[in-house]
Amino acid sequence: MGKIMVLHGPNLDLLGKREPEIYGRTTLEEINASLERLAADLGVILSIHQSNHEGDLIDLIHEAAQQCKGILINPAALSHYSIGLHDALKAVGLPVVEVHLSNIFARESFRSKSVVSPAVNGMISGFGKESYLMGLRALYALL
Ligand code: CA2
Repeated sequence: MGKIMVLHGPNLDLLGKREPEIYGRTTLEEINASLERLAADLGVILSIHQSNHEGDLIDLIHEAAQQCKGILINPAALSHYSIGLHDALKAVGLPVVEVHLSNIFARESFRSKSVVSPAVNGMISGFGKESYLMGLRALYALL
């Protein structure tokens, strides 16, 4: 059915290993394993990446344009300031679903705006690991 790129932004590699009181004990590896199980049920292939570097994520978005049907992305802190990510997502023209583990509207005011959101089809925020699974289902429905 085609490939979906999953992108995890800065510091998400620390998930489950630091600050469990904020982000819980689930690791990124566990989230990826759950995504892989759902992808197998849906009959899609995932290309999963995590990077702490804005430029690497932009390069991966460009690659997705060649190889993938859609993008599932948690831009992490870059959500709040990266016009570069916004522009890259808009430029490739693929369906994109943005996800956040936490409810970005219920935290510090600087998190309540995502500059990436205007470049995506939809955004899911606040359901922990489930945000990713709902996001993958939503993206699948768009394809
Ligand atoms: O809720 C989300 O998914 C966020 O995208 C997570 C980002 C945060 O900057 C956004 O405002 C909301 C942070 C990801 C970093 O995760 C950590 C995990 C463990 C320890 C430290 C950071």
